[in-house]
Amino acid sequence: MRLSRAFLPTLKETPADAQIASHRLMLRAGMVRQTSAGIYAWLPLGWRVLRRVEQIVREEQDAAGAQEILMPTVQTADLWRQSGRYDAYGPEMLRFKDRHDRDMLYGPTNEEMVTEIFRGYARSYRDLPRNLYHIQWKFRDEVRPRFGVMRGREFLMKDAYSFDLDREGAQASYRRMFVAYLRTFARMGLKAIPMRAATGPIGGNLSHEFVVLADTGESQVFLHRDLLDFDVLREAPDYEGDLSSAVEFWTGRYAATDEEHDEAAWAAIPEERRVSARGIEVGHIFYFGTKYSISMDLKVPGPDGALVAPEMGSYGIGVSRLVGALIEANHDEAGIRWPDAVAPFAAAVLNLKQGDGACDALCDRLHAALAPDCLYDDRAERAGVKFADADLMGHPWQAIVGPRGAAAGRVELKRRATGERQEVSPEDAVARIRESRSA
Ligand code: 5CA
Repeated sequence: MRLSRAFLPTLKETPADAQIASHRLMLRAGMVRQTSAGIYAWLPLGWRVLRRVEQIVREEQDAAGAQEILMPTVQTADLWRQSGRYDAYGPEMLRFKDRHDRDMLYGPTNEEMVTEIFRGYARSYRDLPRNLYHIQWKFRDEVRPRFGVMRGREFLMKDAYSFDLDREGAQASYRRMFVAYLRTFARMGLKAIPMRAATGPIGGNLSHEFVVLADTGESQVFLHRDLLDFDVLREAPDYEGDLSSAVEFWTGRYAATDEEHDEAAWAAIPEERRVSARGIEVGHIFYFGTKYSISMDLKVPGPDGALVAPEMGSYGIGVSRLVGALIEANHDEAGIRWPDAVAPFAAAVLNLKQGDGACDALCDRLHAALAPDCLYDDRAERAGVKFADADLMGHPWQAIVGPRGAAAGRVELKRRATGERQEVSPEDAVARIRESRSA
């Protein structure tokens, strides 16, 4: 993409009302635009990142055996009256009426709807286990929407729902999602630690939050330092492996959110291994047994013919929140430093002398070889402006082409994360950039 024709509006000034780095940088890099409190439009740069994050989430859900569907955002109140949550959910639920005066709502989550859908088709225990998920916008009328997409009112969530014949099956499903989450966040280059958590309005009695440590996080968390030293991607099993021992490693060491914090267990950890920190909740998984299958009247004949209510769990990932969390974890004074896996473009090509024959030709070549995964800064701007914008937008690589290099057929390749620079041939530049994107 040529920057001279792109809709990538960067801002020089720091927006006054943005309190945390990720919010400031998302506005300055032109990733999102607030359209009203807690509601954002995603502009091309932000949208590219959101889609990449979503795709990693999707691939790991699919690999874990969950199946993608798409449920609507608008739901009827009647569904929620069946589970008893219509009144219980309170003012966070956005409620309205259709033209026939029927009570409707914009879905804050989908336990009721997915249970009703599954009920329509499940004929016997042979239809179990199943796990259905979707990636869909949610609305929660948060009292205090803040920190940009971190706590929005409208936000993108991946929510999966498992149905099993019995408790043992449900726990196996829970472990699969647990491991899927470890893998998902690790692939994005994020260290997200699973922690015992409170279940809140979703219900049930077993739940883990996945938390990325960050000083600006909204949750207070407590954990054993071992969990920070662990390399998830290297150690996490694939889905055919021994999931129990992977889950045991994490659940066998202390990690809890504020609400579930246990002072006695905490005191038993050697002081130098205790970490008390702030964190961002990027995922939350729940096992709640038959809470919704019973209230929503989902029952199937079991192996002995007697009706059983399936055991259920639900598994959420804050897809749009992750974009903010990724920036909190990857930025410096100059701007964003995208991990390769989620960067909006694998690289930016910076033409330091637009109009110079050799510069233009070499940049065109690089751009063509890397398209569409490349942003070509072909504007008639000073080099300093191009450097600053590339650093701000955070492309993992900058391929810098000036007249001297271009005459010699050389490109300066800068790695955004480390600041390292190297002079390489155009072929090597393309190979390096492609290689780190696919790693
Ligand atoms: N039905 C369950 C699991 S599918 C559920 O709704 N869980 S949740 O309430 O914990 O939300 C799942 C994830 O969505 C959270 O872990 C968080 O990452 C994200 N999330 C929740 N509220 C917001 C919000 N206001 N803005 C951005 N992301 C949010």
